[in-house]
Amino acid sequence: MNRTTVPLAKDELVAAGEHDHVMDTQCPFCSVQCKMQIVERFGERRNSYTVLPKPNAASEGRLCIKGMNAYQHALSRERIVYPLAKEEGGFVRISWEEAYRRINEGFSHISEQHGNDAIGVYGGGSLTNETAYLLGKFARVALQTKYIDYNGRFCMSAAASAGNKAFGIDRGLTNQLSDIPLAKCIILAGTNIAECQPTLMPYFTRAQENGSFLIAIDPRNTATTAIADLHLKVKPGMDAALVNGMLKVLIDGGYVDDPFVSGRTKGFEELKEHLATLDLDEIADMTGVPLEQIRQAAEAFGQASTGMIFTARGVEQQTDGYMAVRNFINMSLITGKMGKEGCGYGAITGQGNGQGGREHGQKADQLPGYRSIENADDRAYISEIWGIDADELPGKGVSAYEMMEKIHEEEIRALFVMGSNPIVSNPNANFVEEGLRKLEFLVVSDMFLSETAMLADLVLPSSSYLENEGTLTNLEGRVLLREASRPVMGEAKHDWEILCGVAQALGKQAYFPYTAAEQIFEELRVASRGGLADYYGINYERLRLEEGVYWPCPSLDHPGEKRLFETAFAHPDGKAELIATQNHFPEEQVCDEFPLYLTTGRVLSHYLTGVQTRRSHTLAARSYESFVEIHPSTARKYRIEEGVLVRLESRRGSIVVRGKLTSEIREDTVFVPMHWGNVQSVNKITNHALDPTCKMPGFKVCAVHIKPLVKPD
Ligand SMILES: Nc1nc2c(c(=O)[nH]1)N[C@H]1C(S)=C(S)[C@@H](COP(=O)(O)OP(=O)(O)OC[C@H]3O[C@@H](n4cnc5c(=O)[nH]c(N)nc54)[C@H](O)[C@@H]3O)O[C@H]1N2
Ligand SMILES: Nc1nc2c(c(=O)[nH]1)N[C@H]1C(S)=C(S)[C@@H](COP(=O)(O)OP(=O)(O)OC[C@H]3O[C@@H](n4cnc5c(=O)[nH]c(N)nc54)[C@H](O)[C@@H]3O)O[C@H]1N2
Ligand code: SF4
Ligand SMILES: [Mo]
Repeated sequence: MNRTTVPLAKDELVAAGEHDHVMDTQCPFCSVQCKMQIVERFGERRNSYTVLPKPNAASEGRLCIKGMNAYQHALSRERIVYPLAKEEGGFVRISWEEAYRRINEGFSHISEQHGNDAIGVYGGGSLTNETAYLLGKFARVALQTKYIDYNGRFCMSAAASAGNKAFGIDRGLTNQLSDIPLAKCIILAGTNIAECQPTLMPYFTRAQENGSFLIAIDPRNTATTAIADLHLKVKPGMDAALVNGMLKVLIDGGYVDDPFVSGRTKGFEELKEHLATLDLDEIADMTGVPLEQIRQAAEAFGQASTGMIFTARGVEQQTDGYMAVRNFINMSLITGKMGKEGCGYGAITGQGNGQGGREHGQKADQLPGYRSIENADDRAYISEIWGIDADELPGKGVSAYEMMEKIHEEEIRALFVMGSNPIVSNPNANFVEEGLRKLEFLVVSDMFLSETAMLADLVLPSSSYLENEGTLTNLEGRVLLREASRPVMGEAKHDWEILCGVAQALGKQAYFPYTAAEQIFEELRVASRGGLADYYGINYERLRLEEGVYWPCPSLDHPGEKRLFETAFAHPDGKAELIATQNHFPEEQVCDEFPLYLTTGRVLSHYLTGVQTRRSHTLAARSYESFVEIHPSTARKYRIEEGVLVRLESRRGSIVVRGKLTSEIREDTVFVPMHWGNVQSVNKITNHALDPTCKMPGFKVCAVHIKPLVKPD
C-alpha cells in the first residue's frame, strides 16, 4: 500500500521506450478517490500492466490493493459490450436502436395503463456527479415519475439526515483530512478504516505520533481497532446508549465548553435533563462496555485540547442510525470540538461518489444542489432550468427499500436500474428478488451481468471508470475531475449517453441535448447555485488547474470551503442543534430460536456486492468465498468447526457460508461480509426494519441461528 514510486510524466515514459499507453486515472472504488497511473504495455500475446500511485492531497500518493488491481475488472472479458435482451430465458445481442425501441415500447405501455409513477428509477453512488444529476432529471422530466431513489440510502442516509438536522448541511467530513493529525483525541465509531479506506490510515497513525489518544468502538477486533489505545467492544446496535454514558460523564465531570454551548448551540438544557435521568451502571450493562472504559473514553475526549469523531456504517446502519449519529455529534458540540483546527465530526463516506451522489437529485425528496422537492422556491428554480412547468415536476417518492415494497404492491411495475445491484445489497433480499422477478419490465445499465442484471429484460452496457469522463466528490467534499483514459469498450456507452438515448426514444430529446459530460456539469453548476451543496464556482478548467475544489463554492473566485462551521452553522440562526437521545435497542432481539446477533460488513479485498472485485483475479484469489466469524466458545456450543460449511438462519431466510473461528469477536455476535450473492448473500437474512427518520435499514443487527450443514460425528 505504501508504494512510494514516483509516477512518470507521459513523455518520460515515451522517452524511456517503456510503454505503449499510460492512463492517468482515479480509483473507481471507495470515497478516498486515490489518483493513479496505469501503464499498459502491449505484448504479442497479452498486455501487461503496471499500476503506480499518483501523489494527491487525499491519498498522499498511496494506493490500496483494490486500487492496484482495479484495471483487472475494467479490462475483463466478462464486460458486457453490446445491449442484451432476454428472450426465452436467455440473453441475445441486439442493437442500440432496438434496445431504445423496446424501452420506449415497454415504458409507454406501462405508463399509459398505470400512470407515470408505475415506472421507478434506481441509481447509485458510483455514478459521476453528471450522471447522478442527469438520472434525477431523467426520472422527473423524461419519465415524469416520483419514484427515484438510490443505493446511498443504505450507505449515507443516517449521517446525511443527522448532519442536516444538527448542522443545517450534510457534508461527510466537516474538515479536510489534514486536520486529523492535529486532533489530540480521536474516536472511530463503527468504522473500519484499515480495510475500507486503507490509504487514510497514516493520518491516524500520524495523529498518534503527535500524542493523540485513539478510541475505537466496534463489536469486533479489526485492523482498525488494532491501532486504538482504547477499544470499546460494544454490543451491536447499542452506540446511542454508549454515547449517552459518555455524555453523562462529560457533563458530570465539567468538560462542557460553556461559551461554545451557549453561543453556538441550542437544546443543551433538554439534553442535560434527559441525561440526568439515565443510570451509568445500566448503560454499562446494556452496551456490554465496562463502566470504567466508558469513563476513560469520555474523560480522554473531554480533557484533550482538540478532538475529532468519525462514524461509519457500524453506527449508521441501524434502526436508530440517525439518532446514534446525532448523539456522537452532541459529543463534539458540547465539548466545543467543532469548526477549529484538529476539531470536527466526520461520517466516513463509502462509495467513490457517495458524497456527490447524494447531493444532486437521486434521492426521493431531493432536487440538485441539495434542494428540496417539497419546497416551492426550489421547485420553481429547478423547473426553470429544466424548461418545464413547476406543476409538471413530480413530488416526493419513497426510499430504496420502500420502492421494493411498492413493486410487491404493483404500484411500481417497471424499474430502470443504473449502477447498483439491489438484489444483493438490499436487506431481506429474498423478498427483493421476488419483487424484481414480478416486474413487467426491468432495464439494467451495468458493466457486467450482475445478479440483478441477470433478471433484467434488457441490459445496457455502460462504460467503466477508465472510459468515462466526469466529476466525483470525495469524502472530504472535494470535487475531483476524472478524465477518460481509454476508448469505450465495444458498443458500450457512457451512462449519461444512455440516458440521453432513452430520453430521445421517449420523445424528450429537447431536454437532453448533451454531447459531452462537461455540458451536463455546466447545467449542474447553475442548478446547484444558491443551494446547500453549491458547485457554481467549480468548472472543469478549475478542476484541471487545481487539485480538486471543495464545496460549497459559490463563485469562480471562491477558494471552496475546506473547514466548515468556523464561525457559524448552516441553520438560519447560525446555531447547531443538540438533541436528547433514548437508549435505543435494536429492532430485532435475540431469543431461544435465534440466539445470536448477526452483524455484517466488509473485507479488504472486495467491494460492495463484489460484482467488480469478484472479476479481478488477484482480488478474488485473496478472498474467494464468504465466511462467518464466530467466537471459539460459541462455536463449541453450536458444534461448529473451523472451515466447515454452516447454515445461518434468520426469520427471513438462510445462507450457507464457511465457519471461521476467531476470538476477535464478541461471544454473542457473528459477522458475515456482504460481497457475495446467491446462497452466500448475507442480505437474504438481514432485517428490513428501517430507521423512521432516514429509512436506513438495520443491516448491522439481526437475530440468527447457526448450525453445521453436515452434523459432526
Ligand atoms: N474493502 C472495502 N472498502 C470499502 C467498501 C467495501 O465494500 N470494501 N465499501 C465502501 C462503502 S460503500 C462504504 S459505505 C464503506 C463502509 O465502511 P465501514 O462502515 O467502515 O465498513 P463496515 O465493515 O460495513 O462496518 C464498519 C465496522 O462496523 C462494525 N460494527 C458492526 N456493528 C456495529 C455496531 O453496532 N456498532 C459499532 N460501533 N460498530 C459496529 C463492524 O464490525 C465493522 O468493523 O467502505 C467503503 N470502502
Ligand atoms: N448486509 C449489508 N448490506 C449492505 C451493506 C452492509 O454493510 N451490509 N452496505 C450497504 C452500502 S453502504 C452500500 S453503498 C450498498 C451498495 O450496494 P450496490 O449498489 O448494490 O453495490 P455495488 O456492488 O457497488 O453495485 C454496483 C453495480 O453497478 C455497477 N457499476 C459500477 N460502476 C458503474 C457505473 O459507473 N455505471 C453503471 N451503469 N454501473 C456501474 C457494478 O458493476 C455493480 O453491478 O450496499 C448496502 N448493503
Ligand atoms: S479502494 Fe479507496 S483507498 Fe483503495 S485505492 Fe481505491 S480509492 Fe484508494
Ligand atoms: Mo456504502
